[in-house]
Amino acid sequence: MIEDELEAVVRAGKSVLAGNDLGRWTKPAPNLYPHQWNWDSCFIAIGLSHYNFDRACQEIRSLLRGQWSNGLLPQIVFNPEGDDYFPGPDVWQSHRSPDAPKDVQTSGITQPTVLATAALSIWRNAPDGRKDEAKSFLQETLPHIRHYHQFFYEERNPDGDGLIVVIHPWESGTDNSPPYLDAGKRVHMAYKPQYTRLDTRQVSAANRPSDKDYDLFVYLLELMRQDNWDQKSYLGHAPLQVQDVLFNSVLCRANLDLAAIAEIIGQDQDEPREWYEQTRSALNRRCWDDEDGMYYDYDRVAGRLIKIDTIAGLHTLYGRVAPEDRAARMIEVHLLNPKLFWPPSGYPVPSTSLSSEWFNPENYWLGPVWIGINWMLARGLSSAGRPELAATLTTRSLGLVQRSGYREYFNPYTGQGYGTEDFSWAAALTIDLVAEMGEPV
Ligand code: 2M8
Repeated sequence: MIEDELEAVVRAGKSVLAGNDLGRWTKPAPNLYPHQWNWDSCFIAIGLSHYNFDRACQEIRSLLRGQWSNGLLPQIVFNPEGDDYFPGPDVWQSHRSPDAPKDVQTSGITQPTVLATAALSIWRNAPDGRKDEAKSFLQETLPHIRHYHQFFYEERNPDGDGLIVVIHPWESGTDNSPPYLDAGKRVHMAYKPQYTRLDTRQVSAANRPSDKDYDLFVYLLELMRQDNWDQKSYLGHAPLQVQDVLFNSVLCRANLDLAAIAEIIGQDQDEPREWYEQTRSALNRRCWDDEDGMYYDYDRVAGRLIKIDTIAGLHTLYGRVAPEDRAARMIEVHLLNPKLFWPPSGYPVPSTSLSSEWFNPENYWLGPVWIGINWMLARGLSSAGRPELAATLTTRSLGLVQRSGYREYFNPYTGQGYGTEDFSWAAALTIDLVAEMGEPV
C-alpha cells in the first residue's frame, strides 16, 4: 500500500472510533453492540494509545468500573441507555451476586484477557512528555489487572495446573467456534429457553450463530444465573467446560505483559511469571497433539481433546507457548497450508480451517477472517522469529479493510465483509498495525 492509501485507512479508522465513542468509552459497533465489551475496549485502547493518550486511559478506567470484588472483569458493562441488545441486564441479573458492582450492571462471565496488554501499550505509546503520567496510570491499574488474573488462577483453575476453564461460549470471544458447538452437543438441556433474538434483525441470519447455538448460549446463562454467579458452585456441575487454547494463550501473553508492567513500576514480577509458566506448560502437556502437529482445546467434561483445527491453536504463537520446534511445525503444516489456513488467492487467516467439516466462509467464527485475530497472529509470528511472515499477514489484513471497510468479519476467499459495519476493534487494531510498520498515525 502506498503512503496515501495508508493515510486514508488510518483516517477512516479514526472516524469509526470517533463515531462509536460515547464520551468515556467506545461501543464495538454503532447499533449491533450498544454496550461496553471487555476485550473490544482493550483493543480499542491499543488503537487510541497512538493518538489520544487521555482517551485511551479513560477507555480502560471505564471498563474497570465493572470489575467484581472477586476480580472478574465482565464480558459486558451495560450502558443504561443502550437497548436493542439481547441478552440485556434484566436477563443477566448480575446483582444476584454479592461480588457484582453496585453502581453498574454487567454480565456474569468474562472474556479473553487483553487488559494487561492494553495497559502496556498505553505506556509504550505515550508521548515523550507524558511518560510520568503513563507510569502513574500503570500504578493505578496494576492492582486491578493482578486481581483479574488472580480470579482465573483461584476460581477457574479446577485442576490446579494453571489450565483455565471457559464455561460459556460468549466467554471465549469466539462464540460459535466449532469446539464450543461440539462441546455444546454434550450439554443436556433440561428445557428449551424462551427468548427473542435481536441480532438477526440487523445482520442476516446466515452470517450469525444459529438458533440452536443461541439456545445453548441462553440455557448456559440461565443455568449459571441459578447459582447466582457463584463460580465454585457452578464449576461443580457446569455441563460445558473448555480449556480453550486461545483463551489460555491470551492469558499467557497478558501474564508476560503484567510482568513487564511490574518491572516498569519497580514491583515484583515473580507472580505473573509463575502464572505464565504454569499455563504455558499445562497447554504444552495437555493440548498438543503430536500426530497432527497442532494444539487443540480440551473438553474437561468429556475428558478429551476436541480435534478441530481452528485459529485457537495458532494463538500459542501469540502467547509464547509453543516451543521453537512445535511453532515451526505448526506454521509450515497448518498456517501456511493453502488447504487449511492460507487461501492462496484469498485472505488469511480463516477462523476455522478451510478443510474442516464445520467451515463456512460467511458465518461468524465458523470460517471468516477477523482483524483482531490477524493482529494477534501477526504479533505471534514476530515473537516466533518470523517477522517477514508477520509483515505479509499485516499487508494482507490492510488489503482486506481497504477492499471492504471496517466490517466485523470477512470471507477468506473473496474478502467480502459481513456483520456490522464500522466495527471498532477492526479500526483500532488497523491503526496499531500501521503504527507498527513505522508509519505515522
Ligand atoms: C461477539 O459476541 C457477542 C457476545 O459477547 C455477541 O455476539 O452478541 C463476539 O465476536 C465477541 O468476541 C465480541 O467481543 C462481541 C462484541 O464485538 O461480539
